[in-house]
Amino acid sequence: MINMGLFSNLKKVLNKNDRQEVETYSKGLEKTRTSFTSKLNLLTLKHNKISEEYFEELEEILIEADIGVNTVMEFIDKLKKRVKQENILSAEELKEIIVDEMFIIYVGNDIIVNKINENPDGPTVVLFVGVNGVGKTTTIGKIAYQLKKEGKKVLLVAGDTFRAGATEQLEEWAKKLKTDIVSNEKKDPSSVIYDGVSKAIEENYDYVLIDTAGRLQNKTNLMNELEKMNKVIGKLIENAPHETLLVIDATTGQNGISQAKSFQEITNVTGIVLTKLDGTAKGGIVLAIKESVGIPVKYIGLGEKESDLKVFDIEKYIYGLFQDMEEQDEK
Ligand SMILES: Nc1nc2c(ncn2[C@@H]2O[C@H](COP(=O)(O)OP(=O)(O)OP(=O)(O)O)[C@@H](O)[C@H]2O)c(=O)[nH]1
Ligand SMILES: [Mg+2]
Repeated sequence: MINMGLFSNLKKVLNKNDRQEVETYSKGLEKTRTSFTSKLNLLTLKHNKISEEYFEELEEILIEADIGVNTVMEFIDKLKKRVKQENILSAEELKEIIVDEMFIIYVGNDIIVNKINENPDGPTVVLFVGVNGVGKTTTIGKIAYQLKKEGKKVLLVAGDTFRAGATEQLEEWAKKLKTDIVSNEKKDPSSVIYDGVSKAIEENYDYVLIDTAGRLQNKTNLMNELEKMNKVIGKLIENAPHETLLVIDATTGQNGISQAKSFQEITNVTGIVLTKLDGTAKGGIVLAIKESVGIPVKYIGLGEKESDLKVFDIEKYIYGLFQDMEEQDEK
């Protein structure tokens, strides 16, 4: 019935462990899935044959999922071309091609690296940046939890000494996870970071996870502050930080994309953590980010607990998103 596309292939290659992971993705993406995938299914039921009207409605569904207007336009153009070239007539058949093409948007010609860039010669330093409330501190807690489970020696550094209570919040995570922490609310962020990275070198930590302030009066201040931090870190460990992760709240939609663009201008962002995907029907933002900012999404947040963070895997993401489609097919 359906031509052999990515979706059918995924179904075959995912092993049992993967399937369990997909379950987590699927649960976390429930809001996006129920709105986006079910709309797509309805559209397919409504239009047996592909028409201009079909494409117009599809365009609307994709925009509502926050894939981004430009990306959607290009996407629709590509679909139309394929429909013509491959002589596709039914909407059912096109559904699988839509999944294929979404994958292609994300992956393109790139080699996707979703692993943390590790330092082979000492502590790996990861700096977390992003506007206030997006989930930086929580993400640090979650990543520390994962690394500890892998048996790594992890040090947290409370580099947000601006907001009252920020240090305390990270200290709570440290206590909960039984992880060491360097903090001093009375010092400026760069001095705390200096102390933290120095300790990590002396005491052979594997990872240093640095929290930073989300709220600074303006962009220039933020830029200067980040520059200072980077300088301090780079002096202690050559080529560090090894990773600067920008945390974005998926529920803010296109606003998150603007944040990514601004941060990209002021510092060397190497990866994105997309949080709160569980709280939005706009999970298409994953595709929009890759397309319009060009920075890979390395982690996604699917809830508030320490275990609710996943290394981002586009295949599992797409499979999780379209799982209902499989169930429908099997009926
Ligand atoms: N549902 C959900 N909530 C999340 C996720 N990640 C973080 N949160 C929640 O978002 C809120 C803000 O998280 P924080 O980690 O304090 O955010 P922050 O970026 O450190 O904020 P500032 O320190 O004020 O800049 C908290 O209530 C978190 O529990 C996620 O993936 N899903
Ligand atoms: Mg914080």
